[in-house]
Amino acid sequence: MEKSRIDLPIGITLDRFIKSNQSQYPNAAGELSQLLRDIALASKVVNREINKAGLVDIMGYVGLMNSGGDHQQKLDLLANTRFTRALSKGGEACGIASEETDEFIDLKNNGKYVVTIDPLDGSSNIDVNVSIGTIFSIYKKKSAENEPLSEADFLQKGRDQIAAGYILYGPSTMLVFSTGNGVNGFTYESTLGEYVLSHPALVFKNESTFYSMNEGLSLDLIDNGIATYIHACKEQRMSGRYIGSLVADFHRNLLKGGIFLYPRTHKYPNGKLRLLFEANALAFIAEQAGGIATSNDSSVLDIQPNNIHQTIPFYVGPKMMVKQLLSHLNF
Ligand code: AFP
Repeated sequence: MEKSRIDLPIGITLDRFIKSNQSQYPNAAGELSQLLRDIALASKVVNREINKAGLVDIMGYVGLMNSGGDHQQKLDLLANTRFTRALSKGGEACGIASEETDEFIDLKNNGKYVVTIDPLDGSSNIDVNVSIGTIFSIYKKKSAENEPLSEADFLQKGRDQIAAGYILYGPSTMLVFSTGNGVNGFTYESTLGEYVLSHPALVFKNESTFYSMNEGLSLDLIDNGIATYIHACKEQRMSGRYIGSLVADFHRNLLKGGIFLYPRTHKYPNGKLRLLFEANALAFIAEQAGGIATSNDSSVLDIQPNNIHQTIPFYVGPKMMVKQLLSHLNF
């Protein structure tokens, strides 16, 4: 090996980062750190399976639909199992609500936290080898220690998240998360089996460079302001970028400066994206990175959820861009 490579430092691993930031969670006695490690471990397994998805017979539909009406794919189920297993073995989470299951799971332990998760988002991109992701939120269990877990423990406002993050399975795999003290991004070094801090203190680039919306929806929009806003983007000669995997679109906009929109349509009059499994986590990260996320008339993080699979219209990006969008929507 060349000498220069031998000398190169590995950098700050996720474990070391979590340990050195432990003092930021004075009431957590290490459980939150362990929970984040459990999620990271499961993501490595999912990453391994995704990487060989084209090689073995784990791709394609299993013929089932989830409660949102999407086809479930084999990797969706695999990811759901992996995250559920890691969280139940860890013992820090007492319950999980997953986009892939109709009801929440009570893990029947004394864990302090509940987790909401979309184990594999953007799954229609799996069999065309395009980036996909995992999105998670962590909340404190609301009910008393001796009380059984109930749906109310999951129906918490996004503002009450203790931590949130996503994993992007792309050209490289990244874990991006926040515990309410800024946003940090870690890249997976597969030969070491470690996430290494690669994007410390991420902040939204405040430039109006990109907009991300499925423009195929333009004939189905309920709110006229969306069309006038997109027109204004075009007048500013902004570029459109839409991958169709929320994590990938969000991550791109975070790094390059851009807004993501999924408005309400005649097909999805309440929006398509799930408040608990997709929007809240990304809204939390966006705010921690200096951006904002809104639904039509309120900040995403202030919405009181009324059911686990609730969907909302979702707009997220740099403050200036989201404010400009809102000036086109008359709420
Ligand atoms: P899938 O997981 O079913 O592929 O849905 C992905 C998603 O929830 C989100 O990741 C995308 O931003 C959005 O749906 C794409 O929706 P459209 O295909 O309607 O643009």
